Amino acid sequence: TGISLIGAPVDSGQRNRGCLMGPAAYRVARLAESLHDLGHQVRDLGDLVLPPLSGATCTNPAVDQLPETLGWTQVLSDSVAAELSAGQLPIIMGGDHALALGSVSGAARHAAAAGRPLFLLWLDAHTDFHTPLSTVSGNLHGTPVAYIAGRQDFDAFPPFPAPIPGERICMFGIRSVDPAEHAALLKFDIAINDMRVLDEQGVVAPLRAFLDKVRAANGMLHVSLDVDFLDPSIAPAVGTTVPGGATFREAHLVCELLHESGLMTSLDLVELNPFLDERGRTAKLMVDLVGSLMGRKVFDRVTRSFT
Ligand code: DIR
Ligand code: MN
Ligand code: MN
Ligand code: MN
Repeated sequence: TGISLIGAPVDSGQRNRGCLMGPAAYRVARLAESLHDLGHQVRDLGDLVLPPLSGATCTNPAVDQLPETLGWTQVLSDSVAAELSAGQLPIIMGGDHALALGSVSGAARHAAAAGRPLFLLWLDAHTDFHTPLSTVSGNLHGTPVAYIAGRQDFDAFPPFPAPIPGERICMFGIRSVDPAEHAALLKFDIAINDMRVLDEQGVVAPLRAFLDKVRAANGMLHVSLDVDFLDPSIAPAVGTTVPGGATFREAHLVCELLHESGLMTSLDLVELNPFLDERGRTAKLMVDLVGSLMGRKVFDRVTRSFT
């Protein structure tokens, strides 16, 4: 499978300016070259462009930059659906997490047309389970999982194509949940692997359980990697750091297990804010993690079965 890099300079999902520089930072950190060196065919499609804005408004006056986020949702959905239909593995270089409203819409449209179930792995400190009506911050990057799971109250957004049932959604790294998100999540059967679970069980058992479900269903798998999944001590370049995140070793292990599963069909890299970085170290770490996701390993063992 060829890899399509899609630049998504989305900065409308939150109020810390800078995520729009994310795609440029991934290019400077040589994401395409590192994937090429691993033996992949890579095409960089350049950056998506925001279409003309609608005059959409939200009944919740706190909501910020709704027309921008609606526009990005549309172009991302079309781009991801088109790349998947062409047999490519799209990697979206964000951009804040609002871009997942569109990238997962595109993956869902494609999966529905292909007659395969879509699964979602959400690597994040946050559950991103607000609706535009429940959000307190008004930052729409806190809403994609609720949209994808088919929560109502999405106001001006088009209905999500083929919502993903909670049983097909798995979260890893959770350590910040707002009260309205918490209440709503109790009604969904989403696997919420918060840091407590990872401390007690490690990453292998919960991830293997989820990947086994994907494989058994011949599913497609969209992975959404928020920089704040990682501990701020190794990944400082994000506007919403939360202490106690995934370590370097845990994060690489997640990526290696995903690679060995062979199941991932699309990937978001989100919330990198290069303006907050220390000489590009967070961008470089993200490129390194994508390397593990796409096949880099320390040593090639003849047989290594995680099933
Ligand atoms: C918080 C923070 N739950 C909010 N959310 C996110 O603003 O709704 N930060 N996603 O990255
Ligand atoms: Mn930003
Ligand atoms: Mn997020
Ligand atoms: Mn987050």
